[in-house]
Amino acid sequence: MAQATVDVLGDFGRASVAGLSQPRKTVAARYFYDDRGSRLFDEITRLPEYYLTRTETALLDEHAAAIARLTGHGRPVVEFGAGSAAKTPMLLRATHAPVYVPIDISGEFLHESMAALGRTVPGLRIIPLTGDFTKPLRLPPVDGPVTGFFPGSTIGNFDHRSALDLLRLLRNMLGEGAHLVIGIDTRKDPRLLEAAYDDGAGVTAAFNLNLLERMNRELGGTIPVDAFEHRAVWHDGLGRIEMHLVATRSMSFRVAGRSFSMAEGETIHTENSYKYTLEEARLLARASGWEPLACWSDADHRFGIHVWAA
Ligand code: AVJ
Repeated sequence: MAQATVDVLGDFGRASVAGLSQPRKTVAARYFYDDRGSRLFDEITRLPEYYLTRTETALLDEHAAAIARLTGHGRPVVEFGAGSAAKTPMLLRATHAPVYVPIDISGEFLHESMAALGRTVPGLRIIPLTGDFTKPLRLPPVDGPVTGFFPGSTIGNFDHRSALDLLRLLRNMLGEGAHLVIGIDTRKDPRLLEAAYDDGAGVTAAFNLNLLERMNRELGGTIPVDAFEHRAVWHDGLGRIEMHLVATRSMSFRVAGRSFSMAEGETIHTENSYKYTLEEARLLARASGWEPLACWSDADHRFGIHVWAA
């Protein structure tokens, strides 16, 4: 009977039950992005402490013509984790892309932002794909070599081994002659990193806590969300920011028909955000079958934009 319950849960339910059942509780960061989570993330990208989006957008703006010279003009652009697609118009315009294939797991949010993009870049053919790009996906039939666009340092959510697996998968998916334009956040002063993941306005805290609210909403959860605190810590050895939800008291709750308990101070590990020096990023490329062609960074080396060839 209990097994039957798990079978009808769906991906989020199965992942939540499995993650909360481990001795060190964990739920993968991809489950942040329900509709509310996608909107909160959009808000994060405009926070003063969250330098990533601002820096990356400026780099793309400044170097769009140089990027287009490397990727070639008139190529279809395939974006991984398109979300609000705020940085995409610059690349689409600079490369004169005729076709744009945005891929995202949040379908509702994707369709809303694509309507806006259609108005910003008239004449562009948009073929949205709702799905998980960490699994092999069939791209819609498009002409010629394509340019993959993987901005936002999303690659940072994957541990080193899965990052290499994913980059290899993208290379196979995009095919011969493809390019990848990828944004990767750099290692920097831990104080800057921790502030970016624990902002003064509490938006990142709300984003993190929304995962528990999502379990309550979608999985019949009884989690006392008020009894959790957001925590972001830099691990220098692992080269990553970790986000946790810390239980401020001992508690029991139910999720998807299962019972869980937590001690005071115990955490649910919800996200890793790995950072790479520009040199480490080039090693990622080579180790996953890509050839690093060029990279640009800002004066403070806060962020890197890389162009790789298949
Ligand atoms: C979308 C994975 C790039 O790691 O910076 C932002 C997600 N988490 N604030 C990041 C996130 C907390 C973001 N990525």
